[in-house]
Amino acid sequence: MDKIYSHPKSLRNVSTHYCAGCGHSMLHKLVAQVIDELDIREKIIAVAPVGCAVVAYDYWDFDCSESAHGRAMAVATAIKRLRPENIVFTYQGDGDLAAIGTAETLHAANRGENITVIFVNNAIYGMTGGQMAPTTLTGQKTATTINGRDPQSEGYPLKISEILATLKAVKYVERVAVHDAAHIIKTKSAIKEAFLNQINGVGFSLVEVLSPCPTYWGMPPVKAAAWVKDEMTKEFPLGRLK
Ligand SMILES: Cc1ncc(C[n+]2csc(CCOP(=O)(O)OP(=O)(O)O)c2C)c(N)n1
Ligand code: SF4
Repeated sequence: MDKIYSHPKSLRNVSTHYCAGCGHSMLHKLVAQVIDELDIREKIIAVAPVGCAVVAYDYWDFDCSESAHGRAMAVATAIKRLRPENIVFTYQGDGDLAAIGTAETLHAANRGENITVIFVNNAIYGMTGGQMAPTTLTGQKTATTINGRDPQSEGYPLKISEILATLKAVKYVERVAVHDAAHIIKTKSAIKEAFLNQINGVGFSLVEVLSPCPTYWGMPPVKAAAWVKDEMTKEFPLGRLK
């Protein structure tokens, strides 16, 4: 009988702390599968974020560094420049990448660092209790926007992928989602392309992943997946931006 599935070598066989239906767990697996398929596990150095994925290195079985909140791309820049033979990627939430790390994000992209970025957009701060993120949707209720995000006082959702796609040095930007099987397969292809770009020296590549946070959206997992499809994709359309 043909073997159709096996546990990725790059993923430790342990339970995670992620909530049921959280996108981080699926994404951890996809990243591990891509790294196995490209046979780059011995060359990988991941840069973990601050946020719910702060302990990603407890789940991935390859080299990882931690970074202070928002500084992942600065850390990745240093690692890649010092060790160009390694394959370096950051894994960051929207609070990390689009709020506290705005400056690092913009400048690493603008310099065209040959790194891979996995940007997990769940429209909220998960780890610290569901506060508004820059990507929170207009009208979305969070711990800090209890009547819903109001653009008059909180601004509009920040579209990082659209902004970065305008930069000359940025080579690849794609927005994907993990709310159903077909989109999970597309997400895996985008992650693979982003790693292949780095391997081939193409340059800065970012994959934004729309990802459910059932806990702080206050929804069961199935409803949260539907909310990604029905609401998030209206503000953040899926597809290749560059
Ligand atoms: C400089 C700094 N400010 C604030 C914090 C507190 N903090 C830790 S995680 C987090 C939110 C993370 O949200 P996000 O990046 O969206 O990741 P998620 O937990 O949603 O995956 C914040 C504000 C910190 N650790 N460091
Ligand atoms: S709080 Fe949200 S982002 Fe954090 S593990 Fe739970 S579902 Fe995932």
